[in-house]
Amino acid sequence: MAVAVAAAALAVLWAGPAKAGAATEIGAIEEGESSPPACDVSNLVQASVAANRPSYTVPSDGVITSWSHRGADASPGSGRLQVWRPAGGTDYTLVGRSNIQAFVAGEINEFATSIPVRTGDVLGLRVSSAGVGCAISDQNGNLTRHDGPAASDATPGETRNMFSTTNLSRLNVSATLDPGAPLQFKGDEGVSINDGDRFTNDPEVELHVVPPANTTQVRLANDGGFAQGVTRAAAESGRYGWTLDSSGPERLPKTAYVRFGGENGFSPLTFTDDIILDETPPKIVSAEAVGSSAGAAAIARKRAVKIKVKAKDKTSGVKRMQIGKSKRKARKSKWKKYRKNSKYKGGGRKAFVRVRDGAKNPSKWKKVRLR
Ligand SMILES: [Ca+2]
Ligand SMILES: [Ca+2]
Repeated sequence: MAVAVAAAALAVLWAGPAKAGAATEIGAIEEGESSPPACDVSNLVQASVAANRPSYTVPSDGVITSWSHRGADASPGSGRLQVWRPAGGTDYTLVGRSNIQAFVAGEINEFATSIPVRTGDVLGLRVSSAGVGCAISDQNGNLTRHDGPAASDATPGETRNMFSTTNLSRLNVSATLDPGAPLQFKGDEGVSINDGDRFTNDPEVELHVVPPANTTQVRLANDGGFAQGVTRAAAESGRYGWTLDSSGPERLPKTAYVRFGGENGFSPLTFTDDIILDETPPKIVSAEAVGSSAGAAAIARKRAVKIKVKAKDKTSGVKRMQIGKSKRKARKSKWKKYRKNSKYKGGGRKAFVRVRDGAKNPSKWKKVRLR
């Protein structure tokens, strides 16, 4: 359950990058000399604050990287940061939480954590033992909600009805929101079209992308200026279906362009690969039996007959050929390497031959008279 929720939270984070920027502080801690007022064991959320108070609401998507609490002077107790997502009315869903920490009395306690959050999420506090100084003495228009005394520790994904209000004002908890982890390039990032094939006969291709660490989105385009590009959520497989630009001269390679994005936006680095798109089949100019080997006696004994096949293809070149007694038989045979002169010993009075180019476009069949 916890794993599924963490994945869902990340997926949400990937849906839109936060604007680049510096870390933000949310919430507040009691910094005075007096010990903060204490709460019962419970789950708490800062439902609202007065207009002139620091906000406990996450202002942009990102990651909470640390949190703080001022320990009560006498028995500081233990607890954890909670992050709640409003779920309508007084319902809140727990979307993240820190580890449980023991607080040091009379000090500002700061802890590292890593909780992906979304705009609109709200800070909360789990009080896991009596004595935790949960609140700041500030009763002016603030509203803290909780799910009742002795409530169990909420787990991520759980929705709790925070039905109960407290007159203890604001929670004694603050957090540092980082707009997100930066992209980390190692040097092996890139893209290849159809796993590195030189030619294709189909503009529908597959891009295999190796992204930098922390990539959340990729931008794909047929144009280096990323005009008419598309942005897709990063796929775990690194594979994306893509349509090459099929207009323009065939002999020019078709290029795909890729950029990587993270929580701080897109890197300006562009990665490319190209492939030759050849949608035109080769042509057989002539195909004939040649030399003295051709003849009735040779054919009857299934002796080898020399066949000469002239074919041309201007984009990817003639690469393979098939030959057989009938089109059906030839079609089932292996594609042999194309040679202008080859030997055929299938017998019969005629044979059928075809060739294909480097992009696997087959030519039309050509009948060869064996005489
Ligand atoms: Ca390539
Ligand atoms: Ca061709």
